[in-house]
Amino acid sequence: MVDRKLYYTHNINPRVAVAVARHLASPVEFIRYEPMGADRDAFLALNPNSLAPLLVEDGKPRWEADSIALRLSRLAGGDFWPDAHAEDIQMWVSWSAHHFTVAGAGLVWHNFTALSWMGPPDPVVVAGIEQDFHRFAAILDQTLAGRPWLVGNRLTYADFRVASALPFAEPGRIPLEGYRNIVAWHDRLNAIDAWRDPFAGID
Ligand SMILES: N[C@@H](CCC(=O)N[C@@H](CS)C(=O)NCC(=O)O)C(=O)O
Repeated sequence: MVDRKLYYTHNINPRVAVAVARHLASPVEFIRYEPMGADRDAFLALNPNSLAPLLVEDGKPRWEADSIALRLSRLAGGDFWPDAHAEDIQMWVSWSAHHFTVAGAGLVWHNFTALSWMGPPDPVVVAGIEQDFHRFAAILDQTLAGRPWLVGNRLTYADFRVASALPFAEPGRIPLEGYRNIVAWHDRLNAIDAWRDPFAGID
């Protein structure tokens, strides 16, 4: 039997990895850790980035939430990242990583995560990120006007990945008002236990 551990924190990217593992009922042990704090030195050899998530299978480390999601999807049979739609899913994964979630996560960082030690954010910086967010949110909202899920008329990893920052929309002051298709889509995601509360029953 493979020894498989998923190390996580409660922040945006590890939250996605844990949600995938919970949704797929992946055979992993969940371990909360502090990759930038108490556990940093012990984990440097496994993840030199000092970031979460981290999947370790029989000692073999894998970082990056997307790679972990693909690995767990394949272990579960591939339906969550189906080969038939691999390119389309990758398109949204990249779009999330380079555009939509950069803006969303940027707002979460400035308005919420870094608040306690950096103080109130520079309004000019926040306005610039909001402008980016609106540019990409309009594209997502228009896409979702015609379909319930991003790829193949069914839930896939593309939906989890593009929605990465949205569970933090309230504290991060992500301006979702007016994007009714995005809000309805995220409501559909929140009907899935693993997405709404990935840390239920674990640390
Ligand atoms: N590109 C990486 C980003 C990983 C990352 O930035 N992780 C952040 C959380 S979102 C982290 O570990 N921060 C320190 C912490 O959560 O303690 C991925 O997608 O996995």
